Amino acid sequence: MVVTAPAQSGPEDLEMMWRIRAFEEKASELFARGKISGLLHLAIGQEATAVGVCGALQPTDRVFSGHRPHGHAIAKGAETGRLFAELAGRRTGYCGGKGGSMHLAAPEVGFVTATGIVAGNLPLALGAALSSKCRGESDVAVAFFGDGAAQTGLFHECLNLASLWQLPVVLVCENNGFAEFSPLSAHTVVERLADHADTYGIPTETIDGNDLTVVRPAAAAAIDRARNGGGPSFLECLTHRLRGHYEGDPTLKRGAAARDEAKDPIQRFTRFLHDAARSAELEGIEVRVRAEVEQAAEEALAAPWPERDDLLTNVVAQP
Ligand SMILES: Cc1ncc(C[n+]2csc(CCOP(=O)(O)OP(=O)(O)O)c2C)c(N)n1
Ligand SMILES: [Mg+2]
Repeated sequence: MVVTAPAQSGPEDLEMMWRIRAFEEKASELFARGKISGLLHLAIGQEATAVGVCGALQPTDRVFSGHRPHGHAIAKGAETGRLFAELAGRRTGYCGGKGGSMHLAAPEVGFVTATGIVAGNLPLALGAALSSKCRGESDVAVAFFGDGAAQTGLFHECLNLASLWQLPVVLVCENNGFAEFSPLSAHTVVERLADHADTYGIPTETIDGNDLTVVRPAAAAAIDRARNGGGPSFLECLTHRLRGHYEGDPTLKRGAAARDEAKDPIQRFTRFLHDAARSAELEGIEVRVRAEVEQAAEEALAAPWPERDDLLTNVVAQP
């Protein structure tokens, strides 16, 4: 049976964007209160790419993220409570508290892993796509990565092999114009990152990544192509993060002056739904989701820490 990805978006997608926003704002607060340790990178302002792409996937499709992974995991179906527990190092977290933010994994919902190695998720996604192809399965793999990742050697090797082997993979570049604190112009002369994919004969589109109504159909077309034997696609989503590179980022190079609230994907999609006369369906969404996320955080912080006996579990592969 051929599965077609949904190309439309509606109030349930607004709800998912609010869930991600509320989760990350709460995570920011918990980080400031010392409840979360390690580096925390938030994708506030970039929710439309996560929801646009993951909302067009099937449960068995596999997602691979990077150092800014929360939205991708939530949009793929991860529970906020187990995510908070993971960030806070609790036993009930998706990885028993050992993965934290950057090495988060929730394979039971098809969120295979995040990684702190920039571009390190690309070969992993290709591996999943190769496995799917060799087994004759119809699952699609997706890698989310940034404009900085597109300047690595791994990125080019992966574009080459994805095209050569016609793998069922969708490469989603979240181009927010910055790698850490360096603007795109400081790390490449290539203005359109999608041009790289052209070189390797991969179908590509550069789109407004902050407009869910644009991301969803573009993602659905790429996912359908991969699922139906059409090989890889490259989606360059132009986006804008509304926070610094990481929480507590003291440089302020990406501070208030550089923020453009008009690009906020939640505000934009809310306006779209109002214009489509769907206002009645939006009532209470934000309040309900924020309450749900508060409760999830509270329960996560009340969860037990790992035991001494947990120290060596899931650290090395068991025979
Ligand atoms: C292989 C590797 N090199 C360098 C770093 C340090 N580093 C962490 S995030 C980052 C910038 C990534 O930029 P981009 O891919 O655009 O992602 P964004 O932070 O904008 O989401 C760098 C260089 C790293 N984690 N891994
Ligand atoms: Mg970037």
